[in-house]
Amino acid sequence: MNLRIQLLLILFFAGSLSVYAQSQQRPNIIFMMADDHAYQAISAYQDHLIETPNIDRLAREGMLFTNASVTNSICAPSRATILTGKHTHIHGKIDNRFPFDTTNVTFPQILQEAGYQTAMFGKLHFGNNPKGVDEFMILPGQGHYYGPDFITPRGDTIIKGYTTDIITDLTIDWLDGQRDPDKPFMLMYLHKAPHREWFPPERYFREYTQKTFPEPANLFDDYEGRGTAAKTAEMSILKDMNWAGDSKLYPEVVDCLGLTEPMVWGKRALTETLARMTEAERKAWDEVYAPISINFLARYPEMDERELLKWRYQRYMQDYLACIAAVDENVGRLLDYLDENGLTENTIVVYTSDQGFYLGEHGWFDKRFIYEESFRTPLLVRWPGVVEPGSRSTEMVQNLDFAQTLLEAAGLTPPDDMQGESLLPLLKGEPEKWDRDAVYYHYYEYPAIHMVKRHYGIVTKDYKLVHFYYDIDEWELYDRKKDPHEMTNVYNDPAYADVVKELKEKLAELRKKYKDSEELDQKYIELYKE
Ligand code: SGN
Ligand code: CA
Repeated sequence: MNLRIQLLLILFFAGSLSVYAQSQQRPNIIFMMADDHAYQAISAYQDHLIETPNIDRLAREGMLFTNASVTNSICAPSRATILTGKHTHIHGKIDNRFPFDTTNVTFPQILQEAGYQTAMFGKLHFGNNPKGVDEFMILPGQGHYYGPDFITPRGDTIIKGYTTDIITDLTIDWLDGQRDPDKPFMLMYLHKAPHREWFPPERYFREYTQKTFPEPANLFDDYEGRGTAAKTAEMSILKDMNWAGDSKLYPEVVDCLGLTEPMVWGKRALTETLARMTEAERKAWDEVYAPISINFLARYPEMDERELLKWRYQRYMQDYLACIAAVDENVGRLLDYLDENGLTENTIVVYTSDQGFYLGEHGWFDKRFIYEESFRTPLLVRWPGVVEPGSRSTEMVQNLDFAQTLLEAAGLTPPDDMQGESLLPLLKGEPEKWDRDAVYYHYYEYPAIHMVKRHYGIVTKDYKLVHFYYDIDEWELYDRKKDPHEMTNVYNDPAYADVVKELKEKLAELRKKYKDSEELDQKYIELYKE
């Protein structure tokens, strides 16, 4: 063999060896996220509403975070925070309306540049296409539950079937057919479910419409002891849900009873989804939901407000939880695929939601508030060989931390201007290396649907201090240990004067640290008026 050929051979083997070594060392990443999935509806957190055996598997084989939260409890801003590792006021996606500023650098872009194969399937909700992914098939806007449209790099397409199943099919097909075994991959698996208006697939609506669920203790909350914001929000299950769109009454029944939809699109939300169903899907739907409507028609005249709220809560839970049953089943399919294809050991799996959700607490649905159930978000991480199976962390982590965590897990140094903290010390079982004792929150989308006023605040393990501003100027303080359901604002209680003083100072420090300010609050008020 002449010298040149020898040299070429050496270079060739060295090259393929290093690619092999890299793909062995660098973990694959599957980032699973559902839309509006409340931690109360994951049995690893609480099992009084639903069993989610597949998501729970991640808790058994990985780490469950009991104190994970978002920086702004609404879809698109939360997703922008996850992708950029920055607070809302820095990445600029303050609400669901403005398109995402694509000059922001996202963690998938960095992973792609570093040699990861990247893909995204499901709901993004940005008003533009994702950067930094080799392949994507995303739902336009909020997307549809049945027969959904997809945006792809090759143009738009409609796929028959049920969204949660389809998003999983696309994901598994990509792993099966397009994955490059010489590269590590980062896959974003993003469910639309269980977002409003909660349309489950037949196999689960048949089962869940037969169930009765326990009510939260504060379902009949009258908001006494709290400020204006809780009293004026429009997210009451009793008053602000649509009869057709949300409670799934047939429009004829809504009209016959003289009920009005709080939202003009209430009836359309139902009829448009039904119109996307195949004949068989529609037949199954009618078999189950027509009797519910007929039953309600007969009962309604006798029902007082209390009974109506109870009925609407059950209807809500039946559909919402049935959507989650399908998400859990599909998570199981994907985990099985990893097992069967030898991918489990070298893949980090994250399960989370874009925020929490009210499941009747305070009489509410929806999110937006810094109050507990929407502020907290589920977070489970499995990483064989690194994360101790069955471990738990009670530290105050946020969706702000995901980008840095995943970049560091891939062996990369995150950019300096990302604002979170890598969760690696926690994942590795070294909580002594973690020193955060407070997190910052800021919500903007007001005035808008659900009328949750603009607010920012600081949350520690013990307290939550909130400032509502714009058309009011009110402060609230909650004692998280003594009052976990946040029923009493103790801001004006003299016993808490020192706590208020100390937290206000800390809040000012956090605003400074994260580069938020009154000027920015004002800028985003002006921008929003345009
Ligand atoms: C829709 C929903 C709202 C929800 C927003 C934002 N109404 O407008 O209830 O708060 O989306 O949700 S609906 O009747 O159209 O379903 S988010 O998850 O995208 O932030
Ligand atoms: Ca959401």
